[in-house]
Amino acid sequence: MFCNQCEQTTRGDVCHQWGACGKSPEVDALQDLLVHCLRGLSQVALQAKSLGIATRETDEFTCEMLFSTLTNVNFSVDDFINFVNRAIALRESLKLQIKATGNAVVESAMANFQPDSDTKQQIQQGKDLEFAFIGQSAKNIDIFSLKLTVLYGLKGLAAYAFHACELDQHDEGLYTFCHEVLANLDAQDKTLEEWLALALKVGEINLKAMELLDAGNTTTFGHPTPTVVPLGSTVGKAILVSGHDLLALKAVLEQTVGTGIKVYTHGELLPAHGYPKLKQTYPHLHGHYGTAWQNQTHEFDHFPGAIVMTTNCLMPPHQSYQDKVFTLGPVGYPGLQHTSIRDISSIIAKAESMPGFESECDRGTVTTGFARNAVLGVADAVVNAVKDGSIRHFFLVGGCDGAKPGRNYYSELVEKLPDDCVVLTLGCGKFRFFDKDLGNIGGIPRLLDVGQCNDAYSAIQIAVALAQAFDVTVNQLPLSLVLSWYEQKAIAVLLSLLYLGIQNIRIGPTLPAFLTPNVVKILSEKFQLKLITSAEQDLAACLS
Ligand code: FSO
Ligand code: SF4
Repeated sequence: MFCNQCEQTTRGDVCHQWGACGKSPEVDALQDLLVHCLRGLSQVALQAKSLGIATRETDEFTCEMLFSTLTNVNFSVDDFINFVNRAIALRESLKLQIKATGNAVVESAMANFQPDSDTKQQIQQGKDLEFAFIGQSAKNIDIFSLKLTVLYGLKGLAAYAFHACELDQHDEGLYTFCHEVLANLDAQDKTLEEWLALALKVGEINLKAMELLDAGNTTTFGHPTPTVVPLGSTVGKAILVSGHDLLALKAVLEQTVGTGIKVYTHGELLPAHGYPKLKQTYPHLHGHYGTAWQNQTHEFDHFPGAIVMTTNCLMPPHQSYQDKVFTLGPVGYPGLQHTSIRDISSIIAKAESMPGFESECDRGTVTTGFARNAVLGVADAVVNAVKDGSIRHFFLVGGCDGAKPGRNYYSELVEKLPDDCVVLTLGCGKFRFFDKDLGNIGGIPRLLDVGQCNDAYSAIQIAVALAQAFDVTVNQLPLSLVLSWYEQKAIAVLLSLLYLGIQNIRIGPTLPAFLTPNVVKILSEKFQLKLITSAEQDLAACLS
């Protein structure tokens, strides 16, 4: 196998025998086979679009399928075989519609590709395709590096676009872009500069995806407001909802009304408590349990109720708790029960059969809900605090958490900040410091949880509004971006920030393994993108 799409890739290089995430070589091969089939599907979808044939089902499917290949989403051979078959069925259906218009269907090896009917042979086909794809690296390793950047960024973009389309937010240009990238990923005539431009274009379109998701979330659930969230538990049966999907959380809340079951969020669903139409409509949304994804094997084991995994990041479950974990949407793991948000009765039945929390437990509280509306609602106070010197500098410390030791850097950085600095945070990286009481500056909290990783969109809007208020560019603001990355959504967000021309971003805990030294050099020259060093050194540099 060959997979280097995430930060925990083996030895910081590539997973080639077994995924450090738990992905098997078979699943890896089938994911590559699926991407190959999606590329053929995209070629046909583009032709269908040009003929005015409706392709919405294919558009949504393509996003969901790319999402299923993200790190820690789906580990099931059976699911990927099913996904491959669906891709081919959709492709053939579009071909029939094209033929019905009297046109000849686009001819290419990819558009005509037939997966074998035997699972073992399909896996071999995936391996062969992967081998051929990696073979391109021999021609020009830097172009190959940027090609992987484009593909991985596209996967992140597709994940956000999938969440947005669940909330009925669509953008035709976004779907066409996804198909164009997939259809032309093998283009041989692009220069290094053109591949770099395409990577930045992925960032541009990812901004659109995050904007759509923001629109979907805020129109469906209201604009987040600062909300105090208990970290402890209350007596009673319980369901834990993990991942990023607010709509799935709503389905769980809706279907547990009147059951007496309390619903807890986990991981990236903490910001859900800030959305008024969730918190106010469903008082049994009790609080938040646990921390970031990489602690789930311990945290899930101790949770006395059913657990629902709505998106990444799912870790291979331990036997001691796997019977209480359910998956939804593109998430899958062999042996775990998969269900749909339309009917979660099996999850409710599981929660009811379990003891639930038998005593109250007070673990304090955290505050979330400082998305763009809430922060910009006090923009005058923030601007005045900067003008009178009571706020010296803003730090955006955001991104993913992970298991590697170098990630203590982020909590150290936040702990060492002088009292006149404010931290904006987002993504699951916040769990390193989310429960720290940093106090406030003239009533403005020093730690502001903007939301999930996709709420990078909200953070960008805050930065743009502040820059306008001070009549400067975002790069001239007293603002430093210190990001942690783990998987492909973080790559998409990074590309969005680079597309916006944001300079001096610090990223860690390591640089992506798929970036060659030459590509890193180009990015550092063009954007002053840098690897984190030590908390002291970076803090001094940011404040100098
Ligand atoms: Fe974290 Fe996982 Fe949100 Fe990622 S839960 S690591 S960047 O999926 O998406 O921040
Ligand atoms: Fe390795 Fe990450 Fe790929 Fe999993 S997703 S196989 S850990 S590089």
